[in-house]
Amino acid sequence: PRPVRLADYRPSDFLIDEVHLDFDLEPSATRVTATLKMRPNPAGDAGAALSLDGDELKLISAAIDGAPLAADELDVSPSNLRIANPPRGPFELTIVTEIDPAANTRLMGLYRSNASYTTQCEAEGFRRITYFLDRPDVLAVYTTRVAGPKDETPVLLSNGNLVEQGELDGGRHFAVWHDPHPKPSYLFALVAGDLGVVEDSFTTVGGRGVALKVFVEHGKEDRALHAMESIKASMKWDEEVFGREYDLDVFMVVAVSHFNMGAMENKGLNVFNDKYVLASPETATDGDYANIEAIIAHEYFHNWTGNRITCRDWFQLCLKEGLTVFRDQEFTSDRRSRPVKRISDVRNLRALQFAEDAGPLAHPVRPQIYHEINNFYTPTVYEKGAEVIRMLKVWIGDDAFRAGMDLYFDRHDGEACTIEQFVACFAETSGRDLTQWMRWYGQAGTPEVIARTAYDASARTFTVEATQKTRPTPGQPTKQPVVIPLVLGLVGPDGADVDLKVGGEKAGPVFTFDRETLRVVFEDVAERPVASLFRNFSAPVKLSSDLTNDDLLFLAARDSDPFNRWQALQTVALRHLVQSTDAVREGRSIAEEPRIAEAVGRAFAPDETDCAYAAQVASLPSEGDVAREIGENVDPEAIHRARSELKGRLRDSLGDALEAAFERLAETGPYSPDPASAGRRALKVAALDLLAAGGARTGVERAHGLYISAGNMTDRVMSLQVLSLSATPEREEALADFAQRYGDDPLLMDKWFLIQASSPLPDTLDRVEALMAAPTFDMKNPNRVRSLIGAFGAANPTQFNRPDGRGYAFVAGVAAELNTSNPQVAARLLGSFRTWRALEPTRRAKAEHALRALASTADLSPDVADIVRRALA
Ligand code: HT7
Ligand code: ZN
Repeated sequence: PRPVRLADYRPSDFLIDEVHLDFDLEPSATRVTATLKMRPNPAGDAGAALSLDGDELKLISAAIDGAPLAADELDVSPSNLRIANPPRGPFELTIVTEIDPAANTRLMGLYRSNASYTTQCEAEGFRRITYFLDRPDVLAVYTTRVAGPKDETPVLLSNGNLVEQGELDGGRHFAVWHDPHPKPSYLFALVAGDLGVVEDSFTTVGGRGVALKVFVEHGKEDRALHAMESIKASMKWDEEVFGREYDLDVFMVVAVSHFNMGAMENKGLNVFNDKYVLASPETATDGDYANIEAIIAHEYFHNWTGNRITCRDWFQLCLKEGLTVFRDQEFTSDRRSRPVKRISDVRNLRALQFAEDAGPLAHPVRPQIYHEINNFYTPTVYEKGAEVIRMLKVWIGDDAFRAGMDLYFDRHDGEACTIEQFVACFAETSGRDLTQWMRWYGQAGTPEVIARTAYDASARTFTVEATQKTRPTPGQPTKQPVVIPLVLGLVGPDGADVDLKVGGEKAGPVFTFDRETLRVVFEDVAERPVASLFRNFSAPVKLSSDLTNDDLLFLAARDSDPFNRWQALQTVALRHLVQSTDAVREGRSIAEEPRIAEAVGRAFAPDETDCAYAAQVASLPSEGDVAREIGENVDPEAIHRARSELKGRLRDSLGDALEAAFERLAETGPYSPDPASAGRRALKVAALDLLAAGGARTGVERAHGLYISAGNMTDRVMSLQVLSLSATPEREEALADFAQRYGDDPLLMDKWFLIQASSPLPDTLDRVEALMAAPTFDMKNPNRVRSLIGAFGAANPTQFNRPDGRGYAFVAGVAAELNTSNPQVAARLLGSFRTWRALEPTRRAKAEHALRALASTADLSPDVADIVRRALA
């Protein structure tokens, strides 16, 4: 496909004010009649032809103002409908198309799964339903009539409020929905099927009664209660924290089993991957409960950030996604532990976004060009997009930030906006010049900051000098300094923060670091402090500093900033793991660093009350963290061995404390997913993971014991995960038991697939290949594909990166297989190649070979072709 460039944006030549859709549902031949009230756009080209987008469409008829269009009046193909001479004033265009939902394996547009009909229109799925101006800056009011058989589709849903329903001949019925809020086509939705429903209500702060409905497969209604509670909590939080009220009479969530991503924020009718709706104590882990709450919130928050104010074009995707991720992160921080949420978000950012930024798929938060928009729903757009907003808040302060958000909502409600319009609101409320700030949106790559510190006892000064540099990324050979809000504290020998004074004035804690070098001299510093830099991870940068391990271990014990307490120990452990990896590769013995055990041991102390935080402290940097720190010529096997060695040493030196913590944290009452209880389970599993390091007998036995006696799904799954790391009879027994207990529950079997696919044992790939033949595996279901093949590629550094290259060939082969049936899922699988260039030469050559073989496959979809081309460029 031809590239699309931001610089080429032009307003649409035509506008659509009203859309009337009529769906006559049939599995293989659904008729769609679209009646569009249109007019030329005063901002467009006055004499332009009308060119409508389509994708695999079959046109039945087209008419303007009731007069059928003759063959010579239009030019039609499955991907376009062009009318050379449309009226130059308002007109009504009626288009009838026929589509085949049953054959729609791409899961974009209208598709049928498990006898239900579902739509997915973002980003460009609406054009698979009818010919349309399928672009986010064309906003229309939709009325949708859906007709289907009563027995198969008793539930008929679309956006907005229900305005009419009735019976039809032949056992059919219909419903008419009207959505008064103008919206782009990507927010259109239709669901029809035989579904169970859980109902509740919410009264908004302004007194509007809202009916809440969560639709799930019959028999799973009891698993929808947590989602319902999450909806109510989200509605209340958005009123309290952002002053945003819901705006329809009904808010609906539908759980579907076949879904390309996590969920979709269609106006008033959110459609969810069932994995992010269904939860009960018997079937869900603590992680599932937390994910559901966060994703329900995310999609609900889109009602304002995305739906009421949408994107002018797809280059502005971060306008809605970065902002909405920021909002959902804040929601979770308020409901759970703020430091723990920050730590887990930063872990995730580094693992996915920093990795993306360091490899061939790097792109700016707001790209300038794309070939396939589906491939830009990335950690950079979402997670780095959220970081940019979080930084802005830190930099301009809470009050100016909140005022800027209010201004944005007031000024742009009902519009399709750009990042410039968003940022202008904050420039206005803060009085700052945000021109340089815009580099965060345009410049790809993670800034690397090097910090040096010096104490001058005689002058009583402490100097922090920092430099920033961003390496070249594809298409951007040179980089410029960005505005980095550097939040810092100086921790005195007593552990208390030193008052910050610069140039005779009280200063900080936020310092503006907007050029290559920043030098700050702090005055009146009585004793040498330790600098705590980038508190709460105030900017998405990669920091290296001259802080010694002694300094860091001091911070790990004393820093008042919980994020940096955690970070300090991570940095010490990371330095150690990098050195150990070198030692492994060079056949040297690994140096001792007993102070890591000492610091980790504190997490398991009997008086530790914040278990969720302690579990984060006790979790070592991942193998991916070590690989990124090494940066090039990476040997994943050596990293794995170094990390296993450290775990073994922690087990040996902390054994008694780990045993004691494991006992102390045993479940006592009935299961509750609340954050404190979940935190205790997380810390217990952290202890278990160390106890069982290297397949140690007592640890394995304890894990097996926990598996058997587990009274909740978290204990069962986490103990199975620990068992899966070493080749023992207990592992096989537990895996067989799990399959036997939960073989008829697809979401639980996904956990079983994932655990096996992410095991570092050498037979994992054989096992994964064998599991593809399991009766519960289904290549047509994205959840199954992700939990088996996706997890193998993304969560198994040693086996995906097998030196013989079989791991690469396997994942690329599955992507080739899915290329036609579901290109979006195929392209996402290839994300595991995002770091291939950083590998040592043997593996790098094998990875390249697999990518090149895929590149030469005939008929590659735009989705797969785009990733392969960029990965190899
Ligand atoms: N806005 C949505 C992103 C999305 C999507 C969801 C499901 C299937 C295909 C999709 N393409 C894009 C989800 C979100 O970020 O909230
Ligand atoms: Zn989103």
